[in-house]
Amino acid sequence: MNQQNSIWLPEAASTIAGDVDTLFYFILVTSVIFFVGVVSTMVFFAWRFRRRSPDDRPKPVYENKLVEASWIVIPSILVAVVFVWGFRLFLEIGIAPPNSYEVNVTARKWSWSFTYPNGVISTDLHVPVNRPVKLRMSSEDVIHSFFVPSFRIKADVLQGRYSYVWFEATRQDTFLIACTEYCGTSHSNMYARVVTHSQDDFENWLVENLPDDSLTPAQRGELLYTQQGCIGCHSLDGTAAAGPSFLGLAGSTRNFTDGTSAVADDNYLRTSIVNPALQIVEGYLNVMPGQYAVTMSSEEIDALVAFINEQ
Ligand code: HEC
Ligand SMILES: [Cu+2]
Repeated sequence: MNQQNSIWLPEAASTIAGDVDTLFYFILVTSVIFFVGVVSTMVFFAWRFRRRSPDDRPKPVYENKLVEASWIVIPSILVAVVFVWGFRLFLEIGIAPPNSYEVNVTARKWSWSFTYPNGVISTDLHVPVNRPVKLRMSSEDVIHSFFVPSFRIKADVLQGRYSYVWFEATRQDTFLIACTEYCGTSHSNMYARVVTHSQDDFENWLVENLPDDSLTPAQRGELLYTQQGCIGCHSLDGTAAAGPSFLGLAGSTRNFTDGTSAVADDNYLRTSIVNPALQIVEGYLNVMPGQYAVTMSSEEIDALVAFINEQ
């Protein structure tokens, strides 16, 4: 792991890292200036107004409007600046560019696995350099958090829904991935690596690591659709059975019996599978079995979502 680390931070290796570091140093420098200013004034006052004789008593203190106003206004402005700056960066890290390469991430006690669009599954994350990569992340059990210090990105990984983070690596190297949400006994060993390749090397890696019998997530989802019995209630050709057809479902607007509605994005599809009773589609009954969250792994649910997305 060839990283030149500064005393503060590991060497930056993503397009967003520079902006995160600028904000970090702005906060650090302002804090140091305030710390030195406050502590030195305090020390000076303690010495300047020390008691000189046993019957020395302090003189009464009267407020100074200028001093009072300035220590309200200046910190408020600083805090507002840090908020707006930080929030804009937060949004930037959360919203991936539309042409991103997508990888599914599964976190569990206590390891990571990465599933690529062609069906390869790996325990370290392999990605092309200089290309935005979007991670669609979920957990099999408790809350984990995906952190790549060199990329300055971090996002919680939750059970039962997807969270997203993206990055564009700027160097070919190997970087550390850490879990930064305390998740039990071996939390502190929950490391993996990001390996960044040139586009050609990456494509070779994808082909070389494809097992002979491997399926793409969508193909695996198609098998599960039959094996798990979804086929009994959901058609693929638009005909309504006990449940709505999967044809054209992804991306459409769904209306529910309680009068609300939602767009069928990845998170909606996942929730519909793991918690079917939460929102009942208009015109249907609450008869979908509720055990899939327990009987299927997070990767199997990913596969079903990929399959439904293709109908
Ligand atoms: C016993 C019948 C039944 C089975 C089996 C079943 N479902 Fe359902 N499903 C339903 C019904 C009824 C609804 C609509 C009511 C609701 O929203 O719960 C539904 C809703 C859904 C929705 C939301 C559909 C929409 O139009 O918004 C998805 C996604 C879904 N099911 C996926 C699955 C998957 C994946 C499986 C298999 C792992 C499965 N279902 C198995 C009956 C079933
Ligand atoms: Cu963890």
